[in-house]
Amino acid sequence: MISKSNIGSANTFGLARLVRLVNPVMRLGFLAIAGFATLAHASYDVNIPPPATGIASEIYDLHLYILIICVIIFVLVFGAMFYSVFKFRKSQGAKADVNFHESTLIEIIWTVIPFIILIVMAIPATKTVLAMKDTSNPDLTIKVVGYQWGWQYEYQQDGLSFYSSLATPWSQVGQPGVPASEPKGQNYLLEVDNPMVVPVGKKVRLLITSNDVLHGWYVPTLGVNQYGIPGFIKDSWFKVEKAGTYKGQCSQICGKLHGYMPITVVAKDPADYAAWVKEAKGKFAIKSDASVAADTPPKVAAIVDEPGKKWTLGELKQAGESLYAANCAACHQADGKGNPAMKAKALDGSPVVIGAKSSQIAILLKGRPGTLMAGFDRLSDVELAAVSTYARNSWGNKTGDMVLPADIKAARK
Ligand code: HEC
Ligand SMILES: [Cu+2]
Repeated sequence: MISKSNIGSANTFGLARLVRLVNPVMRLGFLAIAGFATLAHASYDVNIPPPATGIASEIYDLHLYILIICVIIFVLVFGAMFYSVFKFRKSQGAKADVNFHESTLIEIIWTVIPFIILIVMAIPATKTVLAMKDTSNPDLTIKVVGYQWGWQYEYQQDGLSFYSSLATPWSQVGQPGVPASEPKGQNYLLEVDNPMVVPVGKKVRLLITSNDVLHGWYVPTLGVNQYGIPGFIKDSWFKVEKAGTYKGQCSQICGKLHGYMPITVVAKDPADYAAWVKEAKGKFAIKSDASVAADTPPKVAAIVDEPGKKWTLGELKQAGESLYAANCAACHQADGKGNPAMKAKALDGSPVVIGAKSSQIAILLKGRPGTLMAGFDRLSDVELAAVSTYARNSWGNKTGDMVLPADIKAARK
């Protein structure tokens, strides 16, 4: 019921119909204005992207509706101005002798007309804004956390949690002083490793927040653009009408790699979505679900600390291996040899890794400012202990000792 009124509210004004009628004309106008851009890129679309949700299409209609009003005002005002300039020009003997200073009638007219115009624009806009804010009765709730630089999605009902990070290889991007060694792909800087997957036709509520600085979860075709604010939870929602892939980006300047935290939403038909959830539980389950875990072993072994637990080197190293593969290998490589293209130093033989435990812990918690090495303080104490232990005892590194969760805990203070 709610979603129906949400999707239909622009129609109640007959707005959508008006907009669709004028749309082709407007498009021509756009093309004329943007002639140069159009010539330069034959496929360059000057309009906002085609909407994929009810809210996005209301936004689209409002955009055109208000643009049409602006164009009408523009034509009337400039038409009157140029007409007067031409008709009453000095060479035709026109004299500026009409005095309407302090005319109450004119003052009322030029107050009332803009007032009416504003009302005519504000009513449908307010309706849409209210519909955008109506997050009641969702079918599905996903918590979205922004990080420098990536997203975490937590599916409240399905008990899934995973990170979604840039998947475009650095070899396409290049680094200062290191030119890109591969040509840029079609979805350059818009590719992620793990997209947000949602069912078609279901109301998805997002609870959006941030772990560090302001981020913005922005997917234009879904009509969602919401700040992620540390310490606050904001909500928003969307309901995708058609299966497909929808792309967006962080919309707040959030630091050095702001342009490297894209968003991908994949909408699947409910049956495909259910299949995805089943598969995802094997990789991303927050709590292990025995029935699912039986046939799909988890990729990143969940490791949890218990008070008084005596860890062994083998246990920590084993858990560290999958954590390393998931969090570090993209830059430092599975063999620990690093990657010169990203200036990611070798961990194999690195004095920071095999020297005092505290030196590696410090860089893991804080990162190294000014390099691609970001802090990993979002990982738990035991996860960081495991990955540190793994790095100290893999490849040529053989310290034979382990980093304990308590060491990480102490270093966090
Ligand atoms: C996005 C790429 C990237 C990821 C992911 C990454 N690192 Fe790094 N790391 C770097 C870069 C670049 C440096 C070099 C920084 C510098 O120039 O001082 C570095 C440096 C280090 C160093 C210091 C090495 C030395 O000899 O100075 C350690 C230790 C380290 N990383 C461990 C890790 C671990 C453990 C992980 C996973 C939890 C990880 N890194 C994930 C890019 C990355
Ligand atoms: Cu951001």
